[in-house]
Amino acid sequence: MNTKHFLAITAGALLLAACGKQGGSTPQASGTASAASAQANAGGVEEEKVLNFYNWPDYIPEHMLADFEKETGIKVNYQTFENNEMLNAKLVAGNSGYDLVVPGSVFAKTQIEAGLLRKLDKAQIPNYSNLDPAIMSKLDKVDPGNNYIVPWGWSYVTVAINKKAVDKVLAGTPMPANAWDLVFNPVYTGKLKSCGIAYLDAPSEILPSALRYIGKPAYSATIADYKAAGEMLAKVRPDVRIFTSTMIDDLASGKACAAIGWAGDINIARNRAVENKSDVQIEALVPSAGAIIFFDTLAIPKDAKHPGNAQKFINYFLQPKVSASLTNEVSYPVANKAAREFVKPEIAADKSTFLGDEDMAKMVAPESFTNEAREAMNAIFTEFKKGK
Ligand code: N2P
Repeated sequence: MNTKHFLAITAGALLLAACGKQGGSTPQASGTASAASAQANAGGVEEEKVLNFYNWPDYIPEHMLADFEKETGIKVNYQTFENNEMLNAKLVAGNSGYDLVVPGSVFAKTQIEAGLLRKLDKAQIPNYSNLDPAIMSKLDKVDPGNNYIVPWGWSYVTVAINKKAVDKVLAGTPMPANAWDLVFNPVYTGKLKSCGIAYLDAPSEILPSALRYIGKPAYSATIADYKAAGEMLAKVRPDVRIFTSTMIDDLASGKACAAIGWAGDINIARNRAVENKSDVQIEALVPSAGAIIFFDTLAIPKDAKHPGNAQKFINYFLQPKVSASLTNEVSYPVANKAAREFVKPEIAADKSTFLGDEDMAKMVAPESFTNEAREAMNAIFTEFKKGK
């Protein structure tokens, strides 16, 4: 298959290296023999066959958990959280009860440094070798030695539109050269508010894009930058109708005509509207001004009761076909190199899922927030939402 659109990293921009087909030596199975028996945890105690998994909404293929349960006999309790802030608060508080969580890499660095995560035992994860070294070397910046986190899905925060509705309310005003104007510039939001503007409901999802829009670094450590972004946001606040981390149906049903969302979710909404044979035509725009790339990662909380089961799940996920199902079913690319040949050709060719080299070069690679920046973002976002 054509792997041109999978990227790796050049000059600070992310870019998956083009790769050929995987040879027969690629580990494929998850070790079913040992999976059937309960695994001893670090203390040598047998784990009960339970896995408490905490993930983002709309972020798992339909059959993945049932298939894992069938193969391993491990019962999965699955819950979802809406943003990195929520997950981080649970990890900081401790005793979350979760064995496997999915922090964004932008939060993982401080979580690792604070001792909130458990070091992986890579010997228990033979399929780890399927991961793309180009991506792992980038994650090495937040997780030196790649000891704590394993990439799940990645995408970017961008602007969604319902094409026909937007054209209608713009009524002849041309689309802006910078797609971010649609959601950050009162000239456009003042028009689009009539068909519904939605924003992701989290400080760390909105502020980096807002910072960049006003010409500041997306992961600025300067608190005054966040204040300036807050001032920009205040001007469009009256025009924003919906705050949500689950906007797929809002977009697909036509309730929102413009949004700041995750490209993967926007593409799910696009497909859903097509399936529903509705008039709604959703697009994930790839802004020429760039957008913020994110990586979500599998990690085991320090105090997890079933770390062995969590590692079994990680190994299960890292089978090429299982990883590919995350891309095929929920439109998020993965970092599993061996999965690439199993990605459906029409998805591999979709430029808003797998960015072309030129688009990728404009994207902002993930970094991390200082604690002070996180506090500033929280305060500013709360004010922003309150103001109307
Ligand atoms: C939600 C998946 C995206 C998570 N559907 C963003 N970090």
